[in-house]
Amino acid sequence: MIARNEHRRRGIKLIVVSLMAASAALAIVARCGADETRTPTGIRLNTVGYLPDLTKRATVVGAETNVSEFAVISLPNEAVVHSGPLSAIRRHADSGENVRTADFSAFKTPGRYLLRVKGLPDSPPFRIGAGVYNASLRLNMLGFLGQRCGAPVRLEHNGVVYEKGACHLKDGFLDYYDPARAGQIKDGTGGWHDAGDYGKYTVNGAFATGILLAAWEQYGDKLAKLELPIPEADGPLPDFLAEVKFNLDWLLKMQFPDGRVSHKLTRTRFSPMIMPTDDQERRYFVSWGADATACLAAVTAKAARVYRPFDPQYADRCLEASTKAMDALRNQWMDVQPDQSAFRTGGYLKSARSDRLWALLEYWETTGDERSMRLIGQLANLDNYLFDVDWDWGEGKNLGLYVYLFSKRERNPALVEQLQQDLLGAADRIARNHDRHGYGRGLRSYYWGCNGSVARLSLTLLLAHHISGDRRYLDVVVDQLAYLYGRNPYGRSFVTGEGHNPPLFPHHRPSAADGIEAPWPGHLVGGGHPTELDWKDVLESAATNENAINWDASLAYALAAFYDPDAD
Ligand code: 9MR
Ligand code: ZN
Repeated sequence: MIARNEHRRRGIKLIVVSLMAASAALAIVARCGADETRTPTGIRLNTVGYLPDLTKRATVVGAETNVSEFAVISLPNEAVVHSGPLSAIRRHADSGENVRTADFSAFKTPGRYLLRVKGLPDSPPFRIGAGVYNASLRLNMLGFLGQRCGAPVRLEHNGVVYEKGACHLKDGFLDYYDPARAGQIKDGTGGWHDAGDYGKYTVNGAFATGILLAAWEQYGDKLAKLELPIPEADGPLPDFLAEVKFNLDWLLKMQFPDGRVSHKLTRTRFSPMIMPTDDQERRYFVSWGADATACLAAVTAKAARVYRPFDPQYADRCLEASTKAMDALRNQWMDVQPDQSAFRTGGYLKSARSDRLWALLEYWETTGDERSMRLIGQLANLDNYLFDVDWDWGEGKNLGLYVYLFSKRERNPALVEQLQQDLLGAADRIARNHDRHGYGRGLRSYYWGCNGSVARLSLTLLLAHHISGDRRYLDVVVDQLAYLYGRNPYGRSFVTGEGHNPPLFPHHRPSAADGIEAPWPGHLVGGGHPTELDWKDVLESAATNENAINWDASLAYALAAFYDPDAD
């Protein structure tokens, strides 16, 4: 167990800086010579594991053409317990590889195994079993604990202790929100750091929180049983909701008395790779924006429903915040954008259109407010607002449409029918992408944070499964998990601290600065772009190797769906 005090950490930091320089040098060597991030051939599969009753596939690259079989080998005794044919070779254009598929879905016996193909190195070991993703969900939630701002954090994984002190206690200054109050502080402490940087961004904070609350709305019965090692563990709230509340409490502080909401709370420039407690430069509330206000209205309306049974007073507080934000928006429907000209931190800036629909639908669901429904009609015909296949922060409408689709309130039957068909259509498009992709990825494009979007496909797919009962959608979801946990051109897990050969150098400040070799666990890194092969497991690669709460929250949703309390 590695527990360390501040004193030791400072000493180690120097070593780390030189180590970082050495690893950067290595990375340069790697870029010039053999690429360290991936090996060109191998058996790539979900290195965390498979659920007994759902699909189990691996992608095989580099097998000789006369090799036609794969075998499942049990561990530790190395007996052949199952074998099957490799599929025909097909071209996977995204990575430029010739790939074959090993489908061992028919093999369902719980245990520990590896896959063997003649002429190739054995696959990493993996498990088959009920609740095989339970530990992954817990680790993912531990990741959120690690992002907590304004509070000390201590967490443990694989015998390593990760610690940070209470950071950013002067959040934040008002100079840019209201120049007349320059030099004054309003309380904006708490919440999760957005990503590998220490900024707190309302749009993404609300979006990530909205996804976690959506997971609760769908899987709350199970999630209520999830135990997390968080300070609130013995409190009145289920642990999952207690962790989410940590961020909600901060989001509420981003609102001003007139209902408008500040777009973000950050420094003017990103900090260097230091621990959060060493980040002492002033942080500011940025001016208000329509999108931040809409997102806050949406997520607090949702929270009012979710927290009501446990804490009615808190639910009232959330609803009050939502109402005020809705009023502020009603008075200013135009797209008021925050002035971020003094800032080089994350922009999170898009039209507020999609998030306003999210807000209206959540508010309508919570209150039955007819005005919201009328406004939805006025804003645009809902026809223009059908489900996205590929969506991220800034496209909260999808969360709102899900709410409408499952609402118990009186609804327009034609619209419900249309939305159902559209949701199934989106899920089918994802399934088609998945069928065509050599590694079963359901998304066609590669961009900043696309691993998060791969995880987010699970929302559409799981709700499509809920409506239709078609188990094929569940198979596509577990194949997305497989991609993220190692069935990808790297044969590596994209989640820190978990699976085979996971990211070691994420663009995550605490991981870079704390002097511990292993990065903070439970974080999904963004993934390769502009091509599938562009992921670099190096600290500098913010664009492909950072973590972010909207990506982690989407992974949480998928894992929550398969959480099995009976197998804990
Ligand atoms: O997830 C964001 C992605 O969609 C943008 O293309 C990218 C560049 O603007 O920013 C990403 O979000 C980052 C944010 O701006 C600042 N914190 C880290 C986030 C993840 O990289
Ligand atoms: Zn902080």
